[in-house]
Amino acid sequence: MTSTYSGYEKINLSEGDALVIVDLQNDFLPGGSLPVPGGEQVMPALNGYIERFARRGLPIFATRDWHPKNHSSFIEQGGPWPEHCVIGTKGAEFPAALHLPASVQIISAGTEVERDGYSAFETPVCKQQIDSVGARRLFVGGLATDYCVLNTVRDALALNYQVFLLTDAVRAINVQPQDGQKAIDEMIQKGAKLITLSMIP
Ligand code: VGL
Ligand code: ZN
Repeated sequence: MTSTYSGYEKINLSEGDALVIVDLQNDFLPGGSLPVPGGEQVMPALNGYIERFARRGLPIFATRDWHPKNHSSFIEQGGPWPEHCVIGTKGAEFPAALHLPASVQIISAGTEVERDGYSAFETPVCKQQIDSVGARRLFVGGLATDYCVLNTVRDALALNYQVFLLTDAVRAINVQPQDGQKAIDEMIQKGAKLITLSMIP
């Protein structure tokens, strides 16, 4: 697809840019209750993006799936997923291997029993927090490509933010084998640009 930037093209980060790390939580990693295949592989790239944003004093947001114990998406409640990211549990925490700065702004989603909360923008506070720092370009990576990343990017594009998808920092659940690729195709089609860490000096 043509919206992948060529390898030698560079992105200059500046005021108005923000990093958005989606749901990088223990339960989505190996040993967690809903591990995303290869989820741990995004950590080095994400730490690289964190370093580049922090160095320039640019805002870093971390969303988290933050479910009550009786959330409707859990198998026990008739939903599709094993229990995951329950408020206050180890599985809902960010892994120590993710080097979040003290200044990170956390956005919790999926807190309502009856709503999936796949998009961080389902909680109005998300847009408020992003707008309060004046961010217009969102650099989005994390887990999972085919759920929370896709839905967050969809909403961000619909709200007219410019979105860069960090292709080296996302992984899919792939309930169906092509779900991750389909999600990426949709994000591109809706206007997201694909980038990798090497494009940010
Ligand atoms: C997610 C499945 C269930 C995600 C959250 O963060 O992508 N996926 N809950
Ligand atoms: Zn969830």
